[in-house]
Amino acid sequence: MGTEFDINYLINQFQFEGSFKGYRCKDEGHINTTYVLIFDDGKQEYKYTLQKINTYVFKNPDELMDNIVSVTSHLKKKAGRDSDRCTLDMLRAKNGKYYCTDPAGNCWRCYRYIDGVYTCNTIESPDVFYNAGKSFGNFQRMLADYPIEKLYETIPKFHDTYSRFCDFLQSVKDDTKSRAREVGDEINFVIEHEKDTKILLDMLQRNELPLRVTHNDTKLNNILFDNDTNEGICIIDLDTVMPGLSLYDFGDSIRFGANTAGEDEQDLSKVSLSLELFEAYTKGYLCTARESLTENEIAYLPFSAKLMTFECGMRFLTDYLNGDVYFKTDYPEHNLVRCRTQFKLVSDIELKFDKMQKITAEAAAI
Ligand code: GN1
Ligand code: MG
Repeated sequence: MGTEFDINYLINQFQFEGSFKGYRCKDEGHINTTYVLIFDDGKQEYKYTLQKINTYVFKNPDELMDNIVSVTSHLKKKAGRDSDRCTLDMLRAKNGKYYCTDPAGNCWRCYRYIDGVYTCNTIESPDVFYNAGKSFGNFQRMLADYPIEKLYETIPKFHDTYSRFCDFLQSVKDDTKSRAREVGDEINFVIEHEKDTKILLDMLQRNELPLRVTHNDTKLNNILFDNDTNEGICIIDLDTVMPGLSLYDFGDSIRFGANTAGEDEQDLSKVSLSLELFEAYTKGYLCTARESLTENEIAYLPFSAKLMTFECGMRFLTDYLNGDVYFKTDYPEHNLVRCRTQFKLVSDIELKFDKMQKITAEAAAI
């Protein structure tokens, strides 16, 4: 590390407090690259989060940052005096924008680091997942009056599952890395599920579901939990805040957080849908979002978990076929392993679907 970027150049592009002490890499997301910078003025330490924006994925950093700054300031107003730790605080670069470009053409942005919090990739206790549900439900509610037409579509058709299906078919056809023949079972799994891909899109078109401001990447590790209270205090990774369906957010949270194994677990016998965690999240989510949701949005919560898991598995498979150009990978089959966990989870959701519907109906009746 260190060869990838010029830290001295970057620390001169933003107005930091104190003098620079060092940095560490914080490798969590599959898209952007994140570092924590540490400064000190002799009396106290100052920390910042520095992130390299993945411009292969986010083609227009100006629009991307415009969305984030404007959504964040909306959230800040709503949070009132707690806003310091409950919302991201972006730093303006010396060029006046909320990001800078280094001599190599990479785009970088900076946030004030929020202390006293933790993130998780797996859930130990249903109470914490209940709190995660409350947080994303609350996020949805706080953005309910945000003017949707002001948002740029940072990644067009992001959760258009049918369009993702068409991209998948194209990648099978192109088969640029000659990998299609080793993944026949996975390809068939996708084709068998084609009819699911249009269900929510058709409902949206018939006005049976409302278009909302949604986060679109509601992974558990996109919530900062308070060290003392375990409450989810801040939602991060706002890159994909766009017009969408509330069901995308609910479903994606279940996909990641209610899985009894990690997203890239190689032992598929460990992968399943925890009904206990599903129930905890559903109760937490409905406790904050219930009032603003329509009956259809509630009725389709279990289906959204299946759809978002399927869509994500299909995206991993597509990227595997394309030669791993989108998601960061640690080893050659990483995307295929991820795809398999997702499809195993879809199958388990199908087995447990009636139970999930019963849990949802009971939680909504409270
Ligand atoms: C990516 O950036 P990260 O790791 O939070 C992806 C999501 C996927 C997720 C799968 C912009 O999220 O859509 O669901 O990986 N983000 C983008 O883990 O594509
Ligand atoms: Mg993330």
